[in-house]
Amino acid sequence: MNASCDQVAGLPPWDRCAVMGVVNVTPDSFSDGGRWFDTQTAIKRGLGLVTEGADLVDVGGESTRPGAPRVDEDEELRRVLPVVRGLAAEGVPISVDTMRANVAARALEAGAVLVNDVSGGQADPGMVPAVAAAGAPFVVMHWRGQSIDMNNRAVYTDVVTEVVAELREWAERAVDGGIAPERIVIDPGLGFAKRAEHDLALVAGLRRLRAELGRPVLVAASRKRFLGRVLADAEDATPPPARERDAATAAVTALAAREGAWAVRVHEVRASADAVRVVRAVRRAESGAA
Ligand code: PMM
Repeated sequence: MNASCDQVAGLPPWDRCAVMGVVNVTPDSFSDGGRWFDTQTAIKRGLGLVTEGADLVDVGGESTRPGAPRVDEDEELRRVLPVVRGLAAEGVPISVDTMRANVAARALEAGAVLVNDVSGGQADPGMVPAVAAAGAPFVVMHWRGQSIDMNNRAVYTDVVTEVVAELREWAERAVDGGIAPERIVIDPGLGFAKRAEHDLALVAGLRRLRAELGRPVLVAASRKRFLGRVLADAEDATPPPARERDAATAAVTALAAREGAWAVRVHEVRASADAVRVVRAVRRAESGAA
């Protein structure tokens, strides 16, 4: 595998795995819902994440935790746009986390530089055309349907093979719809229609994902249930709460960076920003460039 860093057309060329900090402008997100719910607090949080080392800030206005109901589009726009505008005015590279074409288009107009769609373009038929028209980079994440019933779809014979095949199909659809291949990022969608063993198999399979799909990979393990499962000592033990999974998240960041991930998406930035720098230094030592 090529050990040099993947790049995405339209985004800065980082010389290591990039760190995407998360600002969820939602009352109910999985691990930080309600904390950054008003515009000024959310903007401050985004700027704080940049100070801690985030290369990009991912702004989302709709929770995708398992079982979450959808928010309506006006409410999503009301949550997201002022935060995108405020952070863009400060020069922060922003990705918008949305399944809606109109939210993506409006956020791009407001200064976002990347569209992060957890449905991989499947939820809204207008998404691919909107991203193509704007010439923006696009994250195609693996999912199997809306959060409300996704856990029922966590059935795989060989999760890595199936996720690769499904992502390949959606990435091809995005290209057929006019998004340039060099603007497409893929993401295994940890926790989306997946049980802990599926998530772990996908983390173990990152190298394969990257090699077989030939696109930069985004890994979003931050605080997810599978980490809670890993940290619980026994099968029936209670997992630690989401906010106590940041050290485990940074461990996944190091593994992902080592496997050549393009970026990680995390709630707590500092530890992951350190981890990607350690991996870069080790790589340089390996290649004799240190
Ligand atoms: N996970 C969440 C939200 N957005 N985007 C991408 N690309 N990949 C993910 O795995 C992903 C995402 C859910 O996490 P949160 O609600 O804890 O932020």
